[in-house]
Amino acid sequence: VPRVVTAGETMVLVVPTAPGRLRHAGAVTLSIGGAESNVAIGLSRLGVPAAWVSALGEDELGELVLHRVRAEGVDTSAVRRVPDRPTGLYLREEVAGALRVYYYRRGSAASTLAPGAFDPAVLEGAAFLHLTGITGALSPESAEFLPWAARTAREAGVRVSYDVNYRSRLWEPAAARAATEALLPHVDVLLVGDEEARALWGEDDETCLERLAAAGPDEVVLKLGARGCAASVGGERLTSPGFPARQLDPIGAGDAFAAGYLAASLWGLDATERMRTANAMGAFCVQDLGDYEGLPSRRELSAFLDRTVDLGR
Ligand code: KDG
Repeated sequence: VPRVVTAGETMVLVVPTAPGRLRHAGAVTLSIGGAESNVAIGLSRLGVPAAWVSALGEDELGELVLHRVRAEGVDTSAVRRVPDRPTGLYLREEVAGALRVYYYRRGSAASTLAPGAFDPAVLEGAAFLHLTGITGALSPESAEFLPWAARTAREAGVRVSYDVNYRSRLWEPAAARAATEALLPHVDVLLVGDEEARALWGEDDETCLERLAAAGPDEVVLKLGARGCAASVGGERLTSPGFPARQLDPIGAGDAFAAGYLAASLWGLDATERMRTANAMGAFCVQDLGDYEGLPSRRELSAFLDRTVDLGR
């Protein structure tokens, strides 16, 4: 199987061991959070070779991130260490059932990702370069990194997959919309959630799918949460229902979805099966705490998919 390269920021994630305001947290756990490394980890667990490209500080938090990502079998050899810049950090709290995040990432090592940030040789033998809209919001140079990376991939014959990943804590909808639209001509596979489609384009349905597909990507997948997903693939309209799942922690579901979709592409599955695999990965993710901790091996994923089919008969 060819490999997938992902590029973007990963932070150290601080999570209180019990719900409630952060100010009262007695104990916390340290994990990592980063959409692009989540995708790489998801792929690696499924047996798809994955590399993650980024920049980390020369600090202990950078070591923590590297250790966790490497432990998942992801190739981190193209990750740079940046002196005098910290590794990003973020904290979560859950108050009255609502999840909030606090970012400490301005001026982080990864916000120095800029055109030329990686050696194009890292793309050799890759089928996809996976990027997300978060990177566009980090700094002016990381906003330029995205089109550079996408063009570099295309020139190397590598397909570009892009997850809109709108983060309202980082920028305004209009800026995110403009950045996304500027990138679309360089994107092959576009992933977008219904909530962010509403935030950016005021639409979350077929009109939105058609409009985005017309802007460039051959495949546009609209994630509908528990309802599954809809897609426009090569001009064809498709839908795939979601799997019943008891939701414990929704964070990371979109990344799991992306990993499932890309893995299924590499396995040569058709569009409907790619969507089904992606939905199953999303379901796995939400049933567990953490961004990626609950993600399955390929064998577990197959068992889940087969069992569902059996139950339906
Ligand atoms: O998709 C999950 C990510 O949102 C989380 O891990 C943190 O990458 C992150 C971000 O910038 O919000």
